Amino acid sequence: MKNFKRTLITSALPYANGPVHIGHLAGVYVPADIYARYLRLKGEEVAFIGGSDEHGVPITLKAKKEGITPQDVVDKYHGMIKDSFEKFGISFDIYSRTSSKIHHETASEFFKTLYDKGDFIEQTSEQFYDEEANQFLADRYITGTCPRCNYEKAYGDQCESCGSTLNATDLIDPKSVLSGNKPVMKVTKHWFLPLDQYEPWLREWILEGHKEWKPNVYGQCKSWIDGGLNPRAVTRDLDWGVPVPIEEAKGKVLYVWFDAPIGYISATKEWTPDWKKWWKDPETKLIHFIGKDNIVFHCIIFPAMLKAEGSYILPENVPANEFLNLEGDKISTSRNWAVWLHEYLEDFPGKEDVLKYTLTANAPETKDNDFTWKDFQTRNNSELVAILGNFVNRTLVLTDKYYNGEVPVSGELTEYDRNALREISNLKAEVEKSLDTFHFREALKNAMDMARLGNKYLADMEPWKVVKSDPERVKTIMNVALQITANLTIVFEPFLPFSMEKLRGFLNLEKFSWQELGRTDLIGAGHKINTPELLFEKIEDEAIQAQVDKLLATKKANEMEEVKVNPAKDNIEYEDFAKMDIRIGTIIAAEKVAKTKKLLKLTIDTGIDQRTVVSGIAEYFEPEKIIGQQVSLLMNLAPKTLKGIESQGMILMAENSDGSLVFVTPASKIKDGSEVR
Ligand code: B3M
Ligand code: ZN
Repeated sequence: MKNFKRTLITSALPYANGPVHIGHLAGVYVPADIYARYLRLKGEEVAFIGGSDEHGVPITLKAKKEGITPQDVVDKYHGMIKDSFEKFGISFDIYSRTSSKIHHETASEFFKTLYDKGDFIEQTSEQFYDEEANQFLADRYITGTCPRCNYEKAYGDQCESCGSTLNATDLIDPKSVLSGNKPVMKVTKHWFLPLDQYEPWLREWILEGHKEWKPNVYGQCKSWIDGGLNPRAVTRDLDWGVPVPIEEAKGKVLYVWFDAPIGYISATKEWTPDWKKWWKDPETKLIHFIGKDNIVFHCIIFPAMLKAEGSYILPENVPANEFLNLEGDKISTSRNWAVWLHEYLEDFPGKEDVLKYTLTANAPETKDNDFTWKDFQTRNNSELVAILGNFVNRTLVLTDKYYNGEVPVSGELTEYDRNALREISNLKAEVEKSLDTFHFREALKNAMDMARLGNKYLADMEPWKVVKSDPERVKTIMNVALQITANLTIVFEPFLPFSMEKLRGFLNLEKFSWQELGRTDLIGAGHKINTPELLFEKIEDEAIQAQVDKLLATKKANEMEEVKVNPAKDNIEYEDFAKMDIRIGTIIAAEKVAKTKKLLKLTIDTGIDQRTVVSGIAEYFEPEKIIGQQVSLLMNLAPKTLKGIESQGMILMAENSDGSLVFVTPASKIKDGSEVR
């Protein structure tokens, strides 16, 4: 094990094109924050760096859609994200942004250094270009028909209908999002980081040197490396981003994934003039907290960039998490399927720690996990309230009641007392081991075991009974319970900072350092505690139902939007259409066809005759309610016998996405027999 002097913690920079949600929190920010708070409590030197990722095509597209500038978009969301992180208590030392001047300079210099050393390879290729808008088109700026499923609005990189990954050149009938025109192919030049050249080094550094990385992270790296690495373009033809700092590349910007991780460096620079010790001293331990979709960028591409530059340290660990789902479905910003942090903070004021607790207890550390509101409620009511809150409350209330809030002098400890107190030290060792290896769920469980221990201690000792027979003994029991409580303020500090501040207030104690965890004399006899209040409160069913209803409403709205539109059919000649004799008629009789679910036998006055039509509409219409209804009727459809009844024609119906039907009727009443053409 290497010895490090300080720890540099980075957390992925969220794209400033939307607010943050519980998926981001569970995957990245909550574990990073726990880790930062834990190290600080140990008195270690820590920098916890965050910021918004403000470049990239999705931001420019969003701006275009809303008719505002990309800068407007990022200003709005950066502000919102920063504010909700602050309120939620993510303890960044700095939360910066990549549209800042310092970042542009830093990223620009970084590129220039590599460029001057000849680390890039230059390649020209043909790319789509919009001649009216005078610009090259990023994949997302091109739509067209998917070659796999014929969906007409596939993007240049992906078809959202069938999920295929595409190349823009695969699209049938490609169109520019900017002008709607067909783009042309035009030659352009880009700069590539030759990742293939770093393959032997990456193999050695990760596959040999970092076998301790989480299996999901190590496994992904291995499969990338084994699959063979290719040169990666680090420039783009786009007008939003960090301009490429060479004359020849006028109008081009750095690829967002080239500049974004450099954002960690720029933010550190912005935070302290002493930034070099954080990034260039091998005694600094660099840890990247990220979600699993960012692994390749943080374990392969960014390290290759750092290695190429040559003067920076490399990440020591990248404890990436899997994904958090919401009520069984993938979290999706575009479908609004998420619990947004800013909304949570409004809906559950003062309950920041409850969400932190739930997201940690259920963190997607080794596999994707599901967040449900029911689980959130149970975690609060059956764990925070019933275990931690209950123990603390009983201890405080009894101290208040028996001793007027003054910590009693302990008598001689029994074997049972000593065992209980020893258990605190054991649990401390467990929590440390878990935290040091990024097993935050386990660490939280270990901490909760300390509260469980307290509960069991009180339940076994029954001070409320013993107080009558042996009041001296109760002083010892309560002293022990108070020592356990004081220890809880330490062990839970990284996980539940707001609540522990509250608890320290109840106990009238200052913050202890992590090293003091395990001490059995944290509160001295005679120390006066404050009048107890509740540490956590129950969350009622109504509050949970309100959240569930909100999600149900979203689901419904999404279903309405997802009306499945079939692709257009091939063109026909007018003559083909003209062959159809479509007329308006009126239903004058209707009855169910026996032994069928779907069929109605209709009699229709067509203005020429009265004829029988068998129609599959019985699931949606009751026969007696449609008498008098005007309909459109395809008169000259060859007659067909259905269930022994000859059907002479077909009435036209429009079909909803859910399969329900509506009549196609004239907008106002018209004579039966009128032709539709
Ligand atoms: N903004 C992607 C993401 O939010 C990206 C992370 C950048 S970290 C340098 O998933
Ligand atoms: Zn498709």
